[in-house]
Amino acid sequence: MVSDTRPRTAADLLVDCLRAEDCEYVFSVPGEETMDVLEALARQSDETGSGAREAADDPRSGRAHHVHHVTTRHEQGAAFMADVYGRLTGRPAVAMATLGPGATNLLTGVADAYLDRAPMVAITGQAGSDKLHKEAHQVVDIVEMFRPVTKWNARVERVEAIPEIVRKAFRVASLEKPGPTHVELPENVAAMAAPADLAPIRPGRPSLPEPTDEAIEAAAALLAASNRPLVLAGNGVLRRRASSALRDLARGLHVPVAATFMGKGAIDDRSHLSLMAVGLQARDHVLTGFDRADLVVCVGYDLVEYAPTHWNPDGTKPIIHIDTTPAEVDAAYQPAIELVGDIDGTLRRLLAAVLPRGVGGRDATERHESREVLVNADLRTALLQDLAVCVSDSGWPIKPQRAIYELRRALAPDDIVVSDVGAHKIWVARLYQAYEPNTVIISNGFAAMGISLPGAIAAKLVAPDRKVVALCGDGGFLMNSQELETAKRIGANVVVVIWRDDGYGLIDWKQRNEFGRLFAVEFGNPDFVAYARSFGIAGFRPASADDLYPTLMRALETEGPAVVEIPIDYRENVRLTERLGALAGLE
Ligand SMILES: Cc1ncc(C[n+]2csc(CCOP(=O)(O)OP(=O)(O)O)c2C)c(N)n1
Ligand SMILES: [Mg+2]
Repeated sequence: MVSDTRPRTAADLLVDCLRAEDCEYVFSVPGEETMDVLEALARQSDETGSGAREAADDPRSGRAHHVHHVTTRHEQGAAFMADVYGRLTGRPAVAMATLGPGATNLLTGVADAYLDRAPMVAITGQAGSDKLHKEAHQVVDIVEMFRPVTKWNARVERVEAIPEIVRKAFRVASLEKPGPTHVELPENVAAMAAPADLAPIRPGRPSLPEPTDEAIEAAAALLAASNRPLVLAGNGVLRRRASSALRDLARGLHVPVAATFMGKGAIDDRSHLSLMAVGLQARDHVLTGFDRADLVVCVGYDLVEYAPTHWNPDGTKPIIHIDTTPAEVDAAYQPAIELVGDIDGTLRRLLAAVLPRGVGGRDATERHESREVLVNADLRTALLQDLAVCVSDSGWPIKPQRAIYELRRALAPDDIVVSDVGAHKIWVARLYQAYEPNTVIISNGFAAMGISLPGAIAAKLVAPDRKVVALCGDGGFLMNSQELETAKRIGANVVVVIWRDDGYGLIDWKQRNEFGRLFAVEFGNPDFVAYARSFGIAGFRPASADDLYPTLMRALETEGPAVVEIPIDYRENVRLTERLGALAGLE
């Protein structure tokens, strides 16, 4: 074989560096300009004994330090896979594309990882450096284009720089707050001979600092002196694996917790201390909890997800900021104290400092006894009533509340739902109860439609023993539905649940609210069951609302990937707005 005699190239060195990083996956659509890297991936497969074909066919078959390649059907799929892989594991995977159109297709998923704080490394090919100064086929400035959506990026100009560049790409991607980095590898550099003594730089293990004792004490004093504090938990809690510390703090002090869409699972939504999710642009029950609060403890809260002006319109709410980085400047977000550093350790120290004093002069038991007022139990009850209203509703099309209820019933506590972006996301965020961290994946920073199917495939690679559902709208599904073929090929047995309303439901909802009429939001659909079957995938459609649960169970028990189409009754959207509108006057 040609590859046996090929001298070690820069691309081989790059792959050696990926192996040194323990990088598990490269997701990509092949291109001429990435062929040397693909060849290097194939060669490491030969070396590690599992063979290129096997590595491509079964990405989970591998051994330690073997980088698996997953061929995707669109670069956006590759980027979303790396994005969700990074969110779930905290470690970067690679999304790779060729130059020009391959790279621009990758961009949306990279931007998604940027605003959702997911570590990933993007690698793009480029024309040879002999062409980069002039107009040339498929050449546009990708480094410049990726700059605003990456934490750091660089073009490889010298083979000798590869170990440092790859190390830096992985390191910067992983450091708080995590995000994407980007490496451009021109094809002539990729094919250059790599000196035998050039070796990867081994990863270090930086640890996060913790706040000083003085800062903890100041925050503890504020919290102890408050009467109705509320915790706002964001995606940082999940990212820093701090949910158990957060739950201890909430229980230990008997303080209610609202989670952002991306913070779902920080607290078990079955707990009476959970006020479920906050993040609706409209008024929601939980905002009454913020109005009543005399202190908001924001933990791993990211302003890109939900602007503070929604819950602190006049900017006067006292705030404790607990995060890995100092607070963003915002007139509605002026923390009295910032506890910057490791979130888990900070929460534990804060709990230890407040516990002996209690909150508002009351210990957890006393607070528990007065839970109506202090814990906002009335608000939680009101929200759950929204869900309860429709759980046995047999109407057709199926009510969103019923669809959420049956999905929760069909899944185990640690099964994973990856939501797409649209009206369905609002229903998932508000009503789907998360029991464990990282079991409800929502993109709420960049909020790109089309993430859920590729994201679910990545989740399945991370958690092969758990059920994974991609819940999407009919609009978002068809943006990346081609990845059904990827799922089938690599054996990622995800269930795709499509809420069919024949339209861009969220925009329809907003147009009705704002302009009183619809424009440009309606479309037709293929027969999703037949569409699934054309991929060799099982397709289901419930015959009635009462048939939904058994249908979901059949899909979840299917041997391969499966698709479930749910005709959805989005008249509930406007009804929800009306109900919430009435809340504006509620205390
Ligand atoms: C890539 C992308 N394009 C456009 C939007 C704007 N947008 C947000 S929700 C939405 C409608 C989604 O429709 P669908 O996927 O059918 O879900 P539904 O709202 O009907 O539940 C649109 C167009 C977006 N967030 N992302
Ligand atoms: Mg739709």
